[in-house]
Amino acid sequence: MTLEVPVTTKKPVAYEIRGRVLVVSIDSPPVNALGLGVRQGLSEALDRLEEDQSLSAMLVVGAGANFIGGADIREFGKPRQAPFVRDICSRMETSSKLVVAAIRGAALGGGLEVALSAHYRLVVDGARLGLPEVLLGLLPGSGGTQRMPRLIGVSAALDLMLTGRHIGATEAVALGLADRHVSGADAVGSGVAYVEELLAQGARPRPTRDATAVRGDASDVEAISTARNEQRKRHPMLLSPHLIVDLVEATSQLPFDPAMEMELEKFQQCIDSPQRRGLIHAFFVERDTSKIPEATKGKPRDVNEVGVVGGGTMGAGIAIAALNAGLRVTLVERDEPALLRGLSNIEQVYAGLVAKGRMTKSDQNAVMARLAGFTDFAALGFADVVIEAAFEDMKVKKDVFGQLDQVCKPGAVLATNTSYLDIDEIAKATNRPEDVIGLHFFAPAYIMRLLEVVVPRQVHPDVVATAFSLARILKKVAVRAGVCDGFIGNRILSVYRRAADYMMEDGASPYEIDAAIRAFGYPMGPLQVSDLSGGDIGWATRKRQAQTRDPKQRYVRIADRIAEQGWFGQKTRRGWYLYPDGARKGVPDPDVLNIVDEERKRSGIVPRSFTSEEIQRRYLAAMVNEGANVVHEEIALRPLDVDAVFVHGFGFPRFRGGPMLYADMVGLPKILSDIEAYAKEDPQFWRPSPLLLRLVSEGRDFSSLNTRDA
Ligand code: T1G
Repeated sequence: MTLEVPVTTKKPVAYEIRGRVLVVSIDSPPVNALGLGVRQGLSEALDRLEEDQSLSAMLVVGAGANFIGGADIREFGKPRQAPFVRDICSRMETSSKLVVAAIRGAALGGGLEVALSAHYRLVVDGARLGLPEVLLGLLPGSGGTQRMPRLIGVSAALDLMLTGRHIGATEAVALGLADRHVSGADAVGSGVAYVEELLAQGARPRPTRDATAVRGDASDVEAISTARNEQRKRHPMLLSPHLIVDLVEATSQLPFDPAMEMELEKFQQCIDSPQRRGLIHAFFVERDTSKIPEATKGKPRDVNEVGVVGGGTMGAGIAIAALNAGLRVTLVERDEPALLRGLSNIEQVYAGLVAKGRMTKSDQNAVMARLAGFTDFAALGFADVVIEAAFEDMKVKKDVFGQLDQVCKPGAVLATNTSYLDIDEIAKATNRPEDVIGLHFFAPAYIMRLLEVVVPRQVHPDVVATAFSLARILKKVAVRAGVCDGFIGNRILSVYRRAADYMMEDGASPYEIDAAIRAFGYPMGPLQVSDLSGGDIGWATRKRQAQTRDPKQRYVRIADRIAEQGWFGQKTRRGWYLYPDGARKGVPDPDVLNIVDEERKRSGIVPRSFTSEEIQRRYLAAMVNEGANVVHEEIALRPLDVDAVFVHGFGFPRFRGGPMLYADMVGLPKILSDIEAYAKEDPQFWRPSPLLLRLVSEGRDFSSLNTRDA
């Protein structure tokens, strides 16, 4: 008999009594995060379990698609309010009555910690369990660092906490994280049946803190030492991974309660760290960039068939990104030899994955079966979206778009991958400019997550919405950009690269500049990046811009001098660095330093020294100031869009959130005073952005302009 109790739909936690079982259902969209209301509801449920003698057990489930998506990360940085998750977990674990969790969808972070505090755990199909706190600059702060190792062992717990990866139902049972996997998706029905079964067996509460998978033996010691060394090597600048290792080590060194105190203290260290703010900002930014005017004004068109024009590096990469997303791809090239080269470019990438064991041959065949190649544009007649990745020349592009206009079906989206050409101009080559848009991918296009969606003047909102829908299918971070030279990323890049060139001519060696930028957190410095992508690319851009360059602008010739030698970087075995016998790690080149000296002498400059800190400050001040200009001119919608571009397309360290958030953390008045000081040397280059001046005068920061932060 089910005694219906008033289901409190208004509160985020509903209760229902089924026989001797109190079913507690969390219903707090969008992901059942452990906000204050949910915490209060769980606390009340535990009160009811204790008080009601007719109850023998409590079952916790999530309403909707998820169990519990974790702590409500919007609360961090604000005053904390009881009841706290860790106290709720402790009450569940020490309950004298059975507490069971039935998991459907996500049980992540605090959500999994709640489940770990239950005495038994059931998972249904589609369950996703994980402790991804490390990706947010945090660590499991509600007992996860102590309960998970005791349940599944040190090595498995380290893997899950240091990678933040999600595991499914099967792996959860295999690891011992879940006790039962029931197929289907009915967490409530399966959960109640499981509780009844446990009660019938006389199962008693089973506190996870008493589990014994932590052995403290040589293999545990080895696992901890390996993890510690690996994290020191891979993430020397991060905070939380190293604290996680320390806390897992504590499971075999401290009793549970003192170790929990240690966890709380280290959790607070993470909460107080700027890395938490940076990484949580980065988490929200990836979702907020798709909050654009066209998301409501436009209606996305279906995308199943993608056409790609051009099978070079970018075209092949774009085709692979679409194939990896499960789409059908039609590749078109100008002639047979070019087409064969393009198809080979694609096939080689998959063959490489098969060779590394990351893909089976049959998977490769299945993917390649969705690819077709032609030299006749008519083959694009069925494509929903066609992405042009032909040679970066306006005449070539206009010719391609003229042909697309002839062959593509009505409503097809015609996109160009151009990195700087005027898309309004390209659109004029068609009779359907409202269907033309820019999709600027970043090489390698099947790896880099950034996609600049460049919005020309006449484009229809449905086409912009379709571009963002395609980006979601491709698992890209799409950023809406206006039309200007370089859009968002490359436009800002060209400015802070000039700042680096000026420092180089004034006295900083190229190798000091790279070292300083790596010390900030970038994986590579700007000159290493130039050697990787090819110095000829930047050279071509500078030659193109020469015609319109302001003659009063200081111009440093060092990079041109190096390119004029044919030293383009790794592909020519020398650029800013030497790459002896094809090594990927370059070594400084005395000939480069001689060129730098020659150029300093030619410019009449007596070189001075630069500290690593000053190099960083100038480099970032230029980046932030041009970022402010890009927002001021509405090329980017918000500062967060600039952050997304640089974190996902230009290697900006994710733990700092992006250049604009970094500037907020430094303080805009300080950024402005740096720029004003530099302007005394070069007022032409160092011109404070009007937006920066306005925000400083109003006492605001860039975050005040972001939707989420507002
Ligand atoms: N808190 C607040 N908002 C969240 C959130 C969270 N934990 N997770 C998601 N959102 C928002 C998100 O911003 C978006 O908002 C909407 O929900 C849908 O998200 C104590 C300290 C659960 C797998 O790291 O991985 O627990 O854009 O688009 O694709 O030790 O969200 O609609 O306004 O991603 O279905 C640990 C993070 C927190 C999980 C669902 N938990 N979330 O994916 O939806 S720290 C996490 C996710 C913690 C404890 C520690 C995913 C998801 P908007 P979405 P989805």
